[in-house]
Amino acid sequence: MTNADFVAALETMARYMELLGADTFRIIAHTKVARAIEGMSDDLVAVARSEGAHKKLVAIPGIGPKIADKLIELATTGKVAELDELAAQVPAGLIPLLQLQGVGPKSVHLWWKQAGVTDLASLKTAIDSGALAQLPRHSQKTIDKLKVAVEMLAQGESRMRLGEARDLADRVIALLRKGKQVQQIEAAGSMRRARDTVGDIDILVATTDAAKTVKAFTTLPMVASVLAAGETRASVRMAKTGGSRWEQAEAVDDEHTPTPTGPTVQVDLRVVPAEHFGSALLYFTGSKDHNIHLRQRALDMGLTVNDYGVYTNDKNDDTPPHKRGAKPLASKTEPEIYKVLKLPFIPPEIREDRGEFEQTETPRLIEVDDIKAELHAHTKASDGGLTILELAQAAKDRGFHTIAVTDHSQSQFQARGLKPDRLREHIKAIREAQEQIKGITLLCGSEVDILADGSLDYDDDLLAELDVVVASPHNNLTQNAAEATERLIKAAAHPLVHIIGHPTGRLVLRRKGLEPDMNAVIAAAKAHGTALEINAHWMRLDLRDTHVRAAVDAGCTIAINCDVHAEGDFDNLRFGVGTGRRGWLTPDQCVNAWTAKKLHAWLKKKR
Ligand code: DGT
Ligand code: CA
Ligand code: CA
Ligand code: ZN
Repeated sequence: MTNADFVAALETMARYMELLGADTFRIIAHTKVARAIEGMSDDLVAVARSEGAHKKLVAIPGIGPKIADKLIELATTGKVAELDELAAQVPAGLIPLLQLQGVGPKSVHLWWKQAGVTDLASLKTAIDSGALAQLPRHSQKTIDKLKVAVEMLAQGESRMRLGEARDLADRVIALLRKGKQVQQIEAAGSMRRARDTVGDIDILVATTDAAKTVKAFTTLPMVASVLAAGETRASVRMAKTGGSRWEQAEAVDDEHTPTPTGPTVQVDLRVVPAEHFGSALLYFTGSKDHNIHLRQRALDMGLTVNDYGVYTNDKNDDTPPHKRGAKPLASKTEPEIYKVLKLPFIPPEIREDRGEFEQTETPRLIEVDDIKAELHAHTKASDGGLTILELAQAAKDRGFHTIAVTDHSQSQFQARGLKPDRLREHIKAIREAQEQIKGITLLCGSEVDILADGSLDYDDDLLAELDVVVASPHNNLTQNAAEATERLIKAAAHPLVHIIGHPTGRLVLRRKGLEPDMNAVIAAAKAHGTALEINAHWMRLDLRDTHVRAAVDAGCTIAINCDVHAEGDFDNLRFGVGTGRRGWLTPDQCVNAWTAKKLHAWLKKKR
């Protein structure tokens, strides 16, 4: 048990109380303590188990005698009776409804008490029957938004965001690698293709001892249940990771907090002999459409391709070739297989049967190592966690030649957006910081809000003082398509704007965001030399892959930015780059991959 268990228990209690319509004061008492514990580095569990625990706990600001009792009960017995009592009074199906975009516990309470809603299915019924429309504060507009949120939640239950899935897969792979019998191991499926969401996680392993590897897999600590376990394959469900810093930050905006319930994700393991690893990896990476096209191509050449390799067809024997003891023409590595099929190596991210078979050579897609500049980063001046110098040092440590400091503009008051006078001071502070660090260029910038009508959140005079301007939509993300198109075109055409940040404002499996005529936005960006951003955070991945492809085809420049708020955010680059690769992005079209000279010249052209 850790402090995090305390936080989870207090938050869960608060959620239940909210759903039951309890006294606001009591609810806030619990969430406040949860927030306070989150920020503590001392081991409170040890304190709660020590002698004189009650006295020590109430000495901590915010912790009252009643909550102290609950923490001691949890630390010493592993549960809290009150929590169980609360849980017994609330239908379990209401808890997931708290994850609906823009929905708070007060609404859920109302649906439950006045419209008999107890889970997602009965909520859908209540929407369709018009029962919800009878409730106070439930206009048609509110209900239309709710319908979209319900759709997103239903999707979210069946799929998982790439960043969260990748984190889980990486931990699984690291644990399995410890087994000496493991020769090769890799995530396949949609995860390897870097799709923004994955349905399930597919892991492929070559090993000298299949039984041992399957056993190691099914007994991993994160396994919640074993669905199937055979000699060379197993399927399990694992706890999804959640409650990230992002979700907590989001929760404040959305007036709801995430629930520490336990959703799970399916993880499939397949064990293959090392000599067939390449063909198995190719098969299980997919996509299904790519595989079908590949198989047809093989047939046309008188060959068969399957997860064992590529084989010459035998006209007189239609038993699968690996079963009749045939020797494959290739099977060990993917490039060998593509070669036999007279194709250049096709990178996993573009295996979608969207033109990759027409390539005559492997396209040189963008790679993480190509990225040499971060052009969208926040510091303590707005909602970031780093000082200017810490940010600059972190970027330098990654081998970057340029880092742009782009804190929020004045409309983002909840993110401590900068009023013009504070921005002017901040510019000075950035110039001063530059004096103190060598080997990296610091740019003064802003992530300026694109307001609903497409105007910007600072005057042109002030924007002109900045080295780089990232213009992003944050509010009014439900406006209609025509308004959204006009808004983004206006920003892209603004002579002082370099980059449109997270152009649609969508959040993966959470919020649809703007739905502009993307081709029109791309055309405007191209015409005015404005780059469109791929925001690399796995919660955003905005532009999405299909938009990137359209932008790349139109000759538009792309930025891949980590939207840094904390040092670890630089690690999200792999997801932004993955999305770029899915859009066939090459380094010459990505501003972050340009040399300092070329990048700085482009920025100056707009000054
Ligand atoms: P997901 O899990 O929904 O995000 O998508 P994938 O692509 O990971 O799909 P999944 O997990 O069902 O299967 C992994 C790969 O295995 C898939 O990309 C291609 C291959 N595969 C699975 N089923 C079939 C099939 O029926 N035919 C062919 N050709 N390939 C398949
Ligand atoms: Ca999969
Ligand atoms: Ca699968
Ligand atoms: Zn932003």
